[in-house]
Amino acid sequence: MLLALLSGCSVAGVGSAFGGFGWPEGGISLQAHKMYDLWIASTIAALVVGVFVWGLIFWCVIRYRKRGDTLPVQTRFNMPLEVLYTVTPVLIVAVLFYYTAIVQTDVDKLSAKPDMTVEVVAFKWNWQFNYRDAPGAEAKTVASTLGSTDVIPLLVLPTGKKIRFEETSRDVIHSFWVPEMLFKRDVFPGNVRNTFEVTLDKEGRYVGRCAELCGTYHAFMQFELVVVSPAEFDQFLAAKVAGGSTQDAMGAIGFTGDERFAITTQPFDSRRTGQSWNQSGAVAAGK
Ligand SMILES: [Cu+2]
Repeated sequence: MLLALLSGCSVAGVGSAFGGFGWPEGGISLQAHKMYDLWIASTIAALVVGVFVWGLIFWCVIRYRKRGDTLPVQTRFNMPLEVLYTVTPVLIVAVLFYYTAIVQTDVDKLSAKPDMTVEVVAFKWNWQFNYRDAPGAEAKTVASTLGSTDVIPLLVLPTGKKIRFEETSRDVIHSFWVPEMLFKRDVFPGNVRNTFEVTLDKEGRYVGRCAELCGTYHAFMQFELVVVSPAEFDQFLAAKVAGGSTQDAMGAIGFTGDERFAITTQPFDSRRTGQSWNQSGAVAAGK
């Protein structure tokens, strides 16, 4: 049955026929596709085992249903059978473990020389993205995008390049998360620089969030990942290095008007006014 499923159509094909079996479809990186395939293949394997077991259950229920008051033959200690149902699950777990370890190692793999490095700096309550000239804490920042309460920071990146992310936080633990990358990793303060690499393969604009409850304005920590072609990215970076703002640089690669700002999310209204936090007419204590 597994062969029939797999020979007729690819793993991805079966996955999309069943809505990804609950796994988000439409990953935008090579790593995301591998994780997706692992999930679909594991689910198919689980279903094959499940259907087999359900079949056995119903077969027993019907074949050995009560027909009279005489007890059926009582069987015990069937050695081959006991060995079989000990060895089979161990084999299944070993195979699942094997493929999980392969995909996990691949997702965590750092290449000796990534094509580019971006430093992700998290702070209460926003993000800074630094384009670096090399990996490592000693490298220099060649261009930078800093988010503010009014302008969502854009992280512009190219397709087809091995991109090294280096994460650091100014204060508390945050978490860098782009749902379409099917990946998130905590951002720690101090000397810890969490790193990972992805190769993006789908142009587009994707919302990013902080996925670690970091305090009062945690929900304000949105950003947008803008994936463009390598040629457009080079143009974008050149415009930034020349001193343009991120919005100027977005304009330089053909985005116009509001497209130069985030389109997948918008700044929260903090509702802070001159005299109160969020209630008009509120009077400060002691006045
Ligand atoms: Cu945060």
